[in-house]
Amino acid sequence: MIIKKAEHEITAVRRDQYPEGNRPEIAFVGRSNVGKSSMINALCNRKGIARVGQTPGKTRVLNFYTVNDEIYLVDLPGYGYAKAGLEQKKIWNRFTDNYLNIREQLVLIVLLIDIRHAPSVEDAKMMDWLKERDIPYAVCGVKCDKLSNNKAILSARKIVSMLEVEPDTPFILFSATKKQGIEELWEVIDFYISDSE
Ligand SMILES: Nc1nc2c(ncn2[C@@H]2O[C@H](COP(=O)(O)OP(=O)(O)O)[C@@H](O)[C@H]2O)c(=O)[nH]1
Ligand SMILES: [Mg+2]
Repeated sequence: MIIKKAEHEITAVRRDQYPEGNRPEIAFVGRSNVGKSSMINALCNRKGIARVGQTPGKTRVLNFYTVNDEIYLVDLPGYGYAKAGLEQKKIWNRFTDNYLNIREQLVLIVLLIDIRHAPSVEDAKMMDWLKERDIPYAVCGVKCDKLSNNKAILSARKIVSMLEVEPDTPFILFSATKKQGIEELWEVIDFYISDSE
């Protein structure tokens, strides 16, 4: 994908605030601080369209970014923020469930897992949820610049086995800092966009 244009379009909490039209959408999920906003910036080759390092657990909204006026990248609220109370967690579930369950334009979900850590209970729950649906998904082992190449590969294997990632699922080692995995992820995204046409 050649990025001619990328910008933040809409912040939404309710369904009636989602963008109109039928552009394909790619959603990014993962725990708070895992690097979703950084990934969107890296994919768009822009530094600041998605705000990085926002106070974890504070933003409970969906952010829609347009690319080339053709698709939307959707930044979902991060889960697993330790200090989030039960009420906040419920709100997270409502926002994300609403979106993930009803959105017909959704062609791909990208699950981000920090390559340095074992997947959390919430990561595993997200994974189970993904396996139960028909929506294609990809897994990214992110912040791989923090490990040596060998360690990153070993850790990726561990994550795949712990989460029981299904065999044909794309798994991409990604670093927003080192700009690694960007083309690979675009290839996966492009495939599912054209598959939806
Ligand atoms: N080393 C490294 N740090 C990253 C990477 N991606 C994000 N971060 C850092 O992780 C923190 C959270 O990133 P952010 O994109 O805001 O995560 P989000 O909460 O999932 O949107 C920030 O301090 C980022 O600078 C990466 O690829 N490598
Ligand atoms: Mg973010």
